[in-house]
Amino acid sequence: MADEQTVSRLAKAALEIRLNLLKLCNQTGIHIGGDMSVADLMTGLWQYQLKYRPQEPKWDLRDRFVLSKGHAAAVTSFNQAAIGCYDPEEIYSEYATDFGRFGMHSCNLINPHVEVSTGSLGHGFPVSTGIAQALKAKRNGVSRVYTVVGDGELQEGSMWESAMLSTQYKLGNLVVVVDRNGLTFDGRTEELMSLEPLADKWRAFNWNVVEIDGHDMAAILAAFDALPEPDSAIPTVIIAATVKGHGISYMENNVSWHAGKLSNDDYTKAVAELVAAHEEKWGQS
Ligand SMILES: Cc1ncc(C[n+]2csc(CCOP(=O)(O)OP(=O)(O)O)c2C)c(N)n1
Repeated sequence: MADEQTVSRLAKAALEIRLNLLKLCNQTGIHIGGDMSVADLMTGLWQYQLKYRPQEPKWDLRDRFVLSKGHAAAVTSFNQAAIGCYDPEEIYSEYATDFGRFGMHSCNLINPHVEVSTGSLGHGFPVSTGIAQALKAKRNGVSRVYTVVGDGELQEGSMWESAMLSTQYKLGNLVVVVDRNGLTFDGRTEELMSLEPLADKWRAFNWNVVEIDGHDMAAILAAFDALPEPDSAIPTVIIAATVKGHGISYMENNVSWHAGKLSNDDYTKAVAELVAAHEEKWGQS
Protein backbone atom coordinates (compact mmCIF):
# COMPACT_ATOMS: atom_id res chain seq x y z
CA MET A 1 0.00 0.00 0.00
CA ALA A 2 1.43 3.40 -0.95
CA ASP A 3 2.11 5.64 2.04
CA GLU A 4 1.43 9.38 2.07
CA GLN A 5 5.00 10.23 1.21
CA THR A 6 4.89 8.04 -1.89
CA VAL A 7 1.59 9.56 -2.98
CA SER A 8 2.94 13.08 -2.61
CA ARG A 9 6.21 12.17 -4.37
CA LEU A 10 4.28 10.81 -7.33
CA ALA A 11 1.93 13.80 -7.41
CA LYS A 12 5.05 15.97 -7.69
CA ALA A 13 6.41 13.65 -10.38
CA ALA A 14 3.16 14.07 -12.32
CA LEU A 15 3.54 17.85 -12.09
CA GLU A 16 7.06 17.50 -13.54
CA ILE A 17 5.68 15.41 -16.39
CA ARG A 18 3.05 18.07 -17.14
CA LEU A 19 5.69 20.82 -17.09
CA ASN A 20 7.81 18.80 -19.51
CA LEU A 21 4.81 18.37 -21.78
CA LEU A 22 4.10 22.10 -21.78
CA LYS A 23 7.72 22.90 -22.61
CA LEU A 24 7.64 20.43 -25.49
CA CYS A 25 4.29 21.80 -26.65
CA ASN A 26 5.76 25.30 -26.71
CA GLN A 27 8.42 23.92 -29.04
CA THR A 28 6.32 21.58 -31.24
CA GLY A 29 2.65 20.71 -31.69
CA ILE A 30 1.73 17.57 -29.74
CA HIS A 31 -1.47 15.84 -28.58
CA ILE A 32 -1.49 17.92 -25.45
CA GLY A 33 -5.13 17.43 -24.31
CA GLY A 34 -4.98 13.65 -24.14
CA ASP A 35 -1.42 13.73 -22.77
CA MET A 36 -2.58 15.89 -19.87
CA SER A 37 -5.58 13.70 -19.12
CA VAL A 38 -3.45 10.58 -18.65
CA ALA A 39 -0.47 12.29 -16.98
CA ASP A 40 -1.34 11.13 -13.44
CA LEU A 41 -2.25 7.60 -14.55
CA MET A 42 0.89 7.27 -16.64
CA THR A 43 3.06 8.57 -13.80
CA GLY A 44 1.53 6.01 -11.44
CA LEU A 45 2.07 3.27 -14.00
CA TRP A 46 5.64 4.02 -15.03
CA GLN A 47 7.03 5.46 -11.83
CA TYR A 48 5.32 3.13 -9.33
CA GLN A 49 3.68 0.09 -10.82
CA LEU A 50 5.44 -1.34 -13.85
CA LYS A 51 8.15 -3.96 -13.42
CA TYR A 52 10.61 -2.67 -15.99
CA ARG A 53 14.38 -2.48 -16.35
CA PRO A 54 15.41 0.59 -18.37
CA GLN A 55 18.80 -0.99 -19.11
CA GLU A 56 17.24 -4.29 -20.18
CA PRO A 57 14.11 -3.49 -22.22
CA LYS A 58 13.73 -7.10 -23.39
CA TRP A 59 13.91 -8.58 -19.86
CA ASP A 60 11.67 -11.64 -20.06
CA LEU A 61 9.84 -11.01 -16.78
CA ARG A 62 9.04 -7.35 -17.48
CA ASP A 63 5.51 -6.05 -17.43
CA ARG A 64 4.43 -5.17 -20.95
CA PHE A 65 3.04 -1.71 -21.66
CA VAL A 66 1.04 -0.97 -24.79
CA LEU A 67 -0.12 2.57 -25.48
CA SER A 68 -3.33 1.83 -27.34
CA LYS A 69 -4.18 5.55 -27.56
CA GLY A 70 -0.90 5.90 -29.41
CA HIS A 71 -1.13 9.66 -29.84
CA ALA A 72 -0.18 10.04 -26.13
CA ALA A 73 3.43 9.19 -27.02
CA ALA A 74 4.94 12.30 -25.40
CA VAL A 75 3.56 11.62 -21.91
CA THR A 76 4.85 8.06 -22.19
CA SER A 77 8.32 9.15 -23.31
CA PHE A 78 8.71 11.64 -20.44
CA ASN A 79 7.71 8.97 -17.93
CA GLN A 80 10.18 6.55 -19.46
CA ALA A 81 12.82 9.27 -19.20
CA ALA A 82 11.92 9.71 -15.52
CA ILE A 83 12.86 6.08 -14.81
CA GLY A 84 16.10 6.27 -16.78
CA CYS A 85 15.24 5.05 -20.28
CA TYR A 86 16.57 8.29 -21.80
CA ASP A 87 17.76 11.76 -20.95
CA PRO A 88 14.71 14.09 -21.12
CA GLU A 89 16.81 16.53 -23.17
CA GLU A 90 16.93 13.90 -25.94
CA ILE A 91 13.15 14.11 -26.22
CA TYR A 92 13.26 17.85 -26.92
CA SER A 93 16.10 17.56 -29.40
CA GLU A 94 14.59 14.59 -31.24
CA TYR A 95 11.18 16.25 -31.49
CA ALA A 96 12.97 19.27 -33.00
CA THR A 97 14.09 17.03 -35.86
CA ASP A 98 10.64 16.00 -37.07
CA PHE A 99 9.94 13.98 -33.87
CA GLY A 100 13.08 11.84 -34.43
CA ARG A 101 13.09 8.43 -32.77
CA PHE A 102 10.24 9.33 -30.44
CA GLY A 103 7.71 10.02 -33.17
CA MET A 104 4.33 11.72 -32.95
CA HIS A 105 3.25 8.09 -32.47
CA SER A 106 5.78 5.64 -31.02
CA CYS A 107 7.52 3.10 -33.22
CA ASN A 108 9.22 -0.01 -31.83
CA LEU A 109 11.56 -0.30 -34.82
CA ILE A 110 13.45 2.81 -33.72
CA ASN A 111 12.85 2.84 -29.96
CA PRO A 112 13.53 -0.28 -27.86
CA HIS A 113 11.31 1.00 -25.02
CA VAL A 114 8.23 0.82 -27.24
CA GLU A 115 6.64 -2.61 -26.89
CA VAL A 116 4.22 -2.20 -29.81
CA SER A 117 3.98 0.53 -32.48
CA THR A 118 0.63 2.26 -32.16
CA GLY A 119 -1.23 5.30 -33.44
CA SER A 120 -3.97 3.71 -35.46
CA LEU A 121 -6.71 3.49 -32.84
CA GLY A 122 -8.31 0.15 -32.06
CA HIS A 123 -5.13 -1.92 -32.45
CA GLY A 124 -3.13 -1.65 -29.21
CA PHE A 125 -5.68 -3.39 -27.01
CA PRO A 126 -6.18 -6.30 -29.45
CA VAL A 127 -2.39 -6.77 -29.67
CA SER A 128 -2.22 -6.68 -25.85
CA THR A 129 -4.62 -9.62 -25.68
CA GLY A 130 -2.26 -11.58 -27.94
CA ILE A 131 0.72 -10.72 -25.74
CA ALA A 132 -1.23 -11.72 -22.61
CA GLN A 133 -2.18 -15.03 -24.22
CA ALA A 134 1.42 -15.68 -25.23
CA LEU A 135 2.66 -14.97 -21.68
CA LYS A 136 0.10 -17.40 -20.33
CA ALA A 137 1.11 -20.05 -22.86
CA LYS A 138 4.75 -19.62 -21.76
CA ARG A 139 3.60 -20.02 -18.13
CA ASN A 140 5.22 -16.69 -17.33
CA GLY A 141 2.91 -16.20 -14.32
CA VAL A 142 4.43 -12.93 -13.05
CA SER A 143 4.21 -10.32 -15.82
CA ARG A 144 1.17 -8.24 -16.55
CA VAL A 145 0.18 -6.50 -19.77
CA TYR A 146 -1.04 -2.96 -19.22
CA THR A 147 -2.75 -1.08 -22.00
CA VAL A 148 -4.00 2.50 -21.90
CA VAL A 149 -6.97 3.16 -24.15
CA GLY A 150 -8.92 6.29 -25.01
CA ASP A 151 -12.66 6.49 -24.53
CA GLY A 152 -13.05 7.73 -28.10
CA GLU A 153 -11.00 4.69 -29.07
CA LEU A 154 -13.64 2.48 -27.45
CA GLN A 155 -15.86 3.40 -30.37
CA GLU A 156 -13.77 1.00 -32.48
CA GLY A 157 -15.41 -2.44 -32.80
CA SER A 158 -12.09 -4.26 -32.39
CA MET A 159 -11.99 -3.06 -28.75
CA TRP A 160 -15.15 -4.94 -27.83
CA GLU A 161 -14.06 -8.06 -29.66
CA SER A 162 -10.90 -7.90 -27.51
CA ALA A 163 -12.94 -7.40 -24.34
CA MET A 164 -14.90 -10.55 -25.22
CA LEU A 165 -11.81 -12.57 -26.05
CA SER A 166 -9.99 -11.59 -22.83
CA THR A 167 -12.51 -13.20 -20.53
CA GLN A 168 -12.97 -16.20 -22.82
CA TYR A 169 -9.23 -16.88 -22.54
CA LYS A 170 -9.07 -15.98 -18.82
CA LEU A 171 -6.46 -13.25 -19.24
CA GLY A 172 -6.04 -12.30 -15.59
CA ASN A 173 -2.62 -10.89 -16.52
CA LEU A 174 -4.26 -8.13 -18.58
CA VAL A 175 -5.06 -4.65 -17.25
CA VAL A 176 -6.87 -2.08 -19.38
CA VAL A 177 -6.80 1.54 -18.24
CA VAL A 178 -9.54 3.65 -19.83
CA ASP A 179 -8.84 7.38 -20.01
CA ARG A 180 -12.48 8.43 -19.63
CA ASN A 181 -12.16 12.13 -20.42
CA GLY A 182 -15.46 12.27 -22.29
CA LEU A 183 -13.95 13.85 -25.39
CA THR A 184 -12.61 12.48 -28.61
CA PHE A 185 -11.02 14.21 -31.60
CA ASP A 186 -13.99 16.33 -32.60
CA GLY A 187 -16.58 16.33 -29.82
CA ARG A 188 -18.09 14.54 -26.84
CA THR A 189 -18.13 10.75 -26.93
CA GLU A 190 -21.71 10.70 -25.60
CA GLU A 191 -22.96 12.82 -28.49
CA LEU A 192 -21.01 11.06 -31.24
CA MET A 193 -21.35 7.39 -30.18
CA SER A 194 -22.54 6.93 -26.63
CA LEU A 195 -20.49 4.63 -24.40
CA GLU A 196 -22.59 4.72 -21.24
CA PRO A 197 -23.27 2.77 -19.14
CA LEU A 198 -19.57 2.07 -19.66
CA ALA A 199 -18.77 0.19 -16.43
CA ASP A 200 -21.83 -2.02 -16.87
CA LYS A 201 -20.76 -2.86 -20.40
CA TRP A 202 -17.40 -4.18 -19.13
CA ARG A 203 -19.19 -6.03 -16.31
CA ALA A 204 -21.43 -7.65 -18.90
CA PHE A 205 -18.26 -8.91 -20.58
CA ASN A 206 -17.30 -10.43 -17.17
CA TRP A 207 -14.37 -8.11 -16.39
CA ASN A 208 -13.18 -7.04 -12.96
CA VAL A 209 -14.21 -3.36 -13.10
CA VAL A 210 -12.57 -0.66 -11.00
CA GLU A 211 -13.72 2.97 -11.21
CA ILE A 212 -11.47 5.77 -9.98
CA ASP A 213 -10.76 9.48 -10.24
CA GLY A 214 -7.88 9.49 -12.71
CA HIS A 215 -6.36 12.61 -11.17
CA ASP A 216 -6.30 11.31 -7.59
CA MET A 217 -2.83 9.82 -7.13
CA ALA A 218 -3.80 7.96 -3.96
CA ALA A 219 -6.73 6.32 -5.78
CA ILE A 220 -4.55 5.45 -8.78
CA LEU A 221 -1.91 3.74 -6.65
CA ALA A 222 -4.57 1.96 -4.57
CA ALA A 223 -6.15 0.58 -7.74
CA PHE A 224 -2.77 -0.78 -8.86
CA ASP A 225 -2.06 -2.22 -5.40
CA ALA A 226 -5.39 -4.07 -5.44
CA LEU A 227 -4.92 -5.78 -8.82
CA PRO A 228 -5.51 -9.53 -8.83
CA GLU A 229 -2.39 -11.69 -9.24
CA PRO A 230 -1.11 -12.00 -12.82
CA ASP A 231 -1.83 -15.75 -12.80
CA SER A 232 -5.51 -15.19 -11.92
CA ALA A 233 -8.32 -15.71 -14.42
CA ILE A 234 -10.24 -12.44 -14.72
CA PRO A 235 -8.89 -9.39 -16.57
CA THR A 236 -9.20 -5.97 -14.95
CA VAL A 237 -10.35 -2.69 -16.43
CA ILE A 238 -9.66 0.53 -14.54
CA ILE A 239 -12.07 3.19 -15.75
CA ALA A 240 -10.46 6.48 -14.79
CA ALA A 241 -12.56 9.65 -14.82
CA THR A 242 -10.28 12.33 -16.24
CA VAL A 243 -10.40 15.79 -17.76
CA LYS A 244 -8.87 16.42 -21.16
CA GLY A 245 -6.26 19.18 -20.76
CA HIS A 246 -6.36 18.68 -16.99
CA GLY A 247 -5.01 21.57 -14.90
CA ILE A 248 -5.01 24.31 -17.53
CA SER A 249 -8.09 26.53 -17.52
CA TYR A 250 -8.23 27.34 -21.23
CA MET A 251 -7.50 23.76 -22.23
CA GLU A 252 -9.76 21.74 -19.92
CA ASN A 253 -12.64 20.04 -21.71
CA ASN A 254 -11.84 22.06 -24.81
CA VAL A 255 -11.87 19.86 -27.88
CA SER A 256 -9.81 22.36 -29.87
CA TRP A 257 -6.88 21.46 -27.57
CA HIS A 258 -6.87 17.82 -28.72
CA ALA A 259 -3.56 18.75 -30.32
CA GLY A 260 -1.66 21.95 -30.91
CA LYS A 261 1.34 24.14 -30.18
CA LEU A 262 1.45 26.62 -27.31
CA SER A 263 2.25 30.29 -27.86
CA ASN A 264 4.74 31.80 -25.40
CA ASP A 265 1.92 33.58 -23.55
CA ASP A 266 -0.21 30.44 -23.27
CA TYR A 267 2.84 28.49 -22.12
CA THR A 268 3.62 30.98 -19.34
CA LYS A 269 0.01 31.02 -18.17
CA ALA A 270 -0.26 27.22 -18.14
CA VAL A 271 2.94 26.77 -16.13
CA ALA A 272 1.79 29.34 -13.56
CA GLU A 273 -1.61 27.64 -13.19
CA LEU A 274 -0.16 24.17 -12.73
CA VAL A 275 2.44 25.24 -10.20
CA ALA A 276 -0.07 27.32 -8.19
CA ALA A 277 -2.59 24.46 -8.06
CA HIS A 278 0.08 21.99 -6.99
CA GLU A 279 1.38 24.27 -4.24
CA GLU A 280 -2.13 24.92 -2.98
CA LYS A 281 -2.78 21.19 -2.64
CA TRP A 282 0.61 19.86 -1.60
CA GLY A 283 2.48 22.89 -0.30
CA GLN A 284 5.85 24.04 -1.66
CA SER A 285 8.36 21.27 -2.18
C1 LIG B 1 -8.17 4.28 -36.66
C2 LIG B 1 -7.97 5.74 -36.38
N1 LIG B 1 -8.93 6.64 -36.72
C3 LIG B 1 -8.76 7.95 -36.48
C4 LIG B 1 -7.60 8.40 -35.88
C5 LIG B 1 -7.41 9.89 -35.64
N2 LIG B 1 -7.48 10.22 -34.23
C6 LIG B 1 -6.36 10.45 -33.51
S1 LIG B 1 -6.67 10.76 -31.90
C7 LIG B 1 -8.34 10.62 -32.14
C8 LIG B 1 -9.30 10.81 -31.01
C9 LIG B 1 -9.24 9.69 -30.05
O1 LIG B 1 -10.06 9.97 -28.95
P1 LIG B 1 -9.70 9.32 -27.56
O2 LIG B 1 -9.38 7.89 -27.76
O3 LIG B 1 -10.79 9.63 -26.62
O4 LIG B 1 -8.36 10.05 -27.17
P2 LIG B 1 -8.18 11.36 -26.27
O5 LIG B 1 -9.42 12.19 -26.43
O6 LIG B 1 -8.03 10.88 -24.89
O7 LIG B 1 -6.96 12.02 -26.79
C10 LIG B 1 -8.63 10.33 -33.48
C11 LIG B 1 -9.99 10.13 -34.02
C12 LIG B 1 -6.61 7.44 -35.55
N3 LIG B 1 -5.46 7.78 -34.96
N4 LIG B 1 -6.83 6.12 -35.79
